[in-house]
Amino acid sequence: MRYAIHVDMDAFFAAIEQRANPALRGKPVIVGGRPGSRSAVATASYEARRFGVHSGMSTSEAQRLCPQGIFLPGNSSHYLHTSVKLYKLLREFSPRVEPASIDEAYVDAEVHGNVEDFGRRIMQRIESELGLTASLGISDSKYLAKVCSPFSKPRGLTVLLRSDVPLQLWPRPVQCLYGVGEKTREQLARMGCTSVGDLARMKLPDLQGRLGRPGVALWHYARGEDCWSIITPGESPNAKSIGHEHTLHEDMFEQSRVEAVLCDLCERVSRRARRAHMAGRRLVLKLRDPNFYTTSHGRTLPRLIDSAEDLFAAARVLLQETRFWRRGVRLLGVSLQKLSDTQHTRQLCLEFDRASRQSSAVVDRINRKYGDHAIGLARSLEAKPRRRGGPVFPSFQPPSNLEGV
Ligand code: DCP
Ligand code: CA
Repeated sequence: MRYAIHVDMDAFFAAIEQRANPALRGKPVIVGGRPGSRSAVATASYEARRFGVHSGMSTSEAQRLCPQGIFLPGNSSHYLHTSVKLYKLLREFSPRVEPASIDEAYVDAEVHGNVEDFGRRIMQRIESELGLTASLGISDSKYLAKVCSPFSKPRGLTVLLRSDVPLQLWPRPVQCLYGVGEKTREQLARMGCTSVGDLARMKLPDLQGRLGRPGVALWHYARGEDCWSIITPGESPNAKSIGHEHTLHEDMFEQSRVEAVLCDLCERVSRRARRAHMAGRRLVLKLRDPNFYTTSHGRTLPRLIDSAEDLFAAARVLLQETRFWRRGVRLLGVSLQKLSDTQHTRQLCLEFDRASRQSSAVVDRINRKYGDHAIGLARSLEAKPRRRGGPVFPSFQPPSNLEGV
């Protein structure tokens, strides 16, 4: 089964200080500068928290609460260094890791067997390799994993599945939900809503009227409904789309020529997507006419695509819908959006057309060996430069023997 695991290090900065200096272990360590220097507490060891010290309070206040506290200025490069080691270690458990902050990450893992054992193995590796402790929240929802990781901190492991929400989450105070700060807690309390269950049982229009859209989101969260997804660095904003565009050397009106360029663009986009192990669920066509009037036309597709054939089929429909021949084309662009990691998706046996994937894999192997335009869709040939004197680019004919390709 597939799980979202939220890993959150315990008293991160303070624990790193205690690791570096064994004399500090078991002592109330407060990171954030000297008291009286108008600095704020970044974090405190659990020994100091017993005195009421917490992140964000002034160091002077912290000293008043905990006079025996050991105040340290902190060393951000040490903390960052440990953070990188943590992400690396987590990637040994699953290739899909989303760093969420300096000491938090989400792991998207397919677990065969007992998920608590899997979680304990992660905790043990963190302890033995980093000399630090972590707390884990495990769920079939990313949001719930985040919500439950602090439930038994420090060194805690909590499993909270969507199906456990009424029994395990509803009795808890509403502020245990991520997204409920002090202000929202007060607003909810004024409506007589103090537990997660109270929130889940509220009438949605009432909540929406009082809290607006954030209220709607919280109502769904309280019922174990969310659509958060774990996004690895390769999928994050810079990789939101993979696209190519091309300014034509002359304005074009003729369907077959424009389609040839379009096909060539689709091959390029497809090649890049497959190299990045990405497939997309949305295709966007960009057109600029000879008067520099630019339009975009998008279509969300019923399944993930990454092959040149699939991209071209979708792009061609969009192109025809624009009735481009009335004004002509000066620039053409194609981009694939709503990307997903195909290594992972394929692992889950989702949505891929096997035949199309196999032929794409063959094309990739040939192009890797003989250069990017060695083989491709016949349709794009018109758009490609011909090598002088050399053979015209072959149309797609999978060789009978693929050994050595
Ligand atoms: N941090 C900070 N300023 C804050 C909050 C946090 O500089 N106001 C830093 C110090 C923390 C680190 O970020 O060690 C991680 O923040 P957490 O909120 O996860 O707190 P801790 O890891 O310290 O404690 P916990 O065990 O509660 O997660
Ligand atoms: Ca933490």
